[in-house]
Amino acid sequence: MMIDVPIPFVAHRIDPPSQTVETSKAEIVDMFTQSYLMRRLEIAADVLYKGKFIRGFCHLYDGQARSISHWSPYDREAVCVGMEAALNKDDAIVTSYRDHCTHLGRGGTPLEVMAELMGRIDGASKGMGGSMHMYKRDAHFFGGNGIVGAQASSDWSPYDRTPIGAGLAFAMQYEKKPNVAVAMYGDGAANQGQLFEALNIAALWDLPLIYVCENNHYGMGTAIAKSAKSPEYFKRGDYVPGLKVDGMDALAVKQAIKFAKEHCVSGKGPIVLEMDTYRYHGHSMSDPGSTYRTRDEITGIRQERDPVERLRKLIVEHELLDTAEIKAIEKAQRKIVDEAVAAGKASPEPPVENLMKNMNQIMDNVVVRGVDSEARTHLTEAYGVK
Ligand SMILES: Cc1ncc(C[n+]2csc(CCOP(=O)(O)OP(=O)(O)O)c2C)c(N)n1
Ligand SMILES: [Mg+2]
Repeated sequence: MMIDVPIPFVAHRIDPPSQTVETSKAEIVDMFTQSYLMRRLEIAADVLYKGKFIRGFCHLYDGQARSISHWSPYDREAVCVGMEAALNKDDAIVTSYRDHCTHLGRGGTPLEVMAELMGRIDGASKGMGGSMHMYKRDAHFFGGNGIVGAQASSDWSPYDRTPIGAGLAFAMQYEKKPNVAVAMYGDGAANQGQLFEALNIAALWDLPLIYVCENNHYGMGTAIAKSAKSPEYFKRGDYVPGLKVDGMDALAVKQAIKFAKEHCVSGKGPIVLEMDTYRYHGHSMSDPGSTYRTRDEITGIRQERDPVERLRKLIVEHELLDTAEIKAIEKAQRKIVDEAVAAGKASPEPPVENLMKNMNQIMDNVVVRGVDSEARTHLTEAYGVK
């Protein structure tokens, strides 16, 4: 079936794709199911955080329908499910700390997310990463990153200088794979110098790199009007083509990513996609999210642009399912989340010897601060640290 997306794409240095999207009942129902699951998972994470089962940073994604981070509940579910509808798991994704939903989109399980959030052994990173560090190598998901802008550049770690977004795209080109790398970042990160450095080399070498700027209109508590001279993020690649996309509409996101992937794999180099989206929750769990914007603004977006509701409306308008069938999907997804929460709570904490795993090989003269006496005894006996 063909569906017209209501908001036109706006293009920079390229002809935009059609507003008419080819889709199917199965795809729309799947998008609704996935985004509903993401929404429920982020809501459950919010409750667990408030109950002190989750400590440290936590960024939720609700509204954006994709990923989660510095505790901001996922508000962008449309970006996440729309992207996955146009990619395969041989395409690589790297994102920011708002990564819970990205992990689900890459085929990760709700238990992997929940257990990781609670620091348990069954988590995506075996309980050692937490909210900002979901990771799924077999699906080419190179994580959650806490350093703003790092995912789009190649200068992440002072130790290994691991290329991330541009580096992944270079690997695709070098190995002659018909795939792309997707580097996701926020409107705040868009002002980072490292993005422009990476984009320069990606454009020079025609790397198959899709920059996805999730413009949720705020970087922590700063509105884009206060941080960006030009808030037209899709144009900020200058000589690199760009597209502005309704990031609350999963079908529009799918169309844009499909278009961008075709552009990249045909050897035309990188492209910048700006996803116009929003986050309902504060930046992270420590931010009530209401001091720098009005409640009316948040309520208005929820009522008019909510990505999950948009999919539900499509199902109803096109008579794809009846009310009882929609309710059954919702009930099943809530059950999946409840079970993941229970299994996450039941999952053990990682053993104390994992503390020094994957960190240092040379242990001479290492001083470890802030560990309890049991852990210190173990570290001293096993590794000779002080
Ligand atoms: C290099 C760096 N500078 C500052 C921070 C602190 N910080 C964390 S998130 C954030 C805001 C980023 O906003 P945006 O890129 O719009 O992403 P969003 O949280 O809206 O998804 C900042 C400044 C950081 N983590 N890394
Ligand atoms: Mg932002």
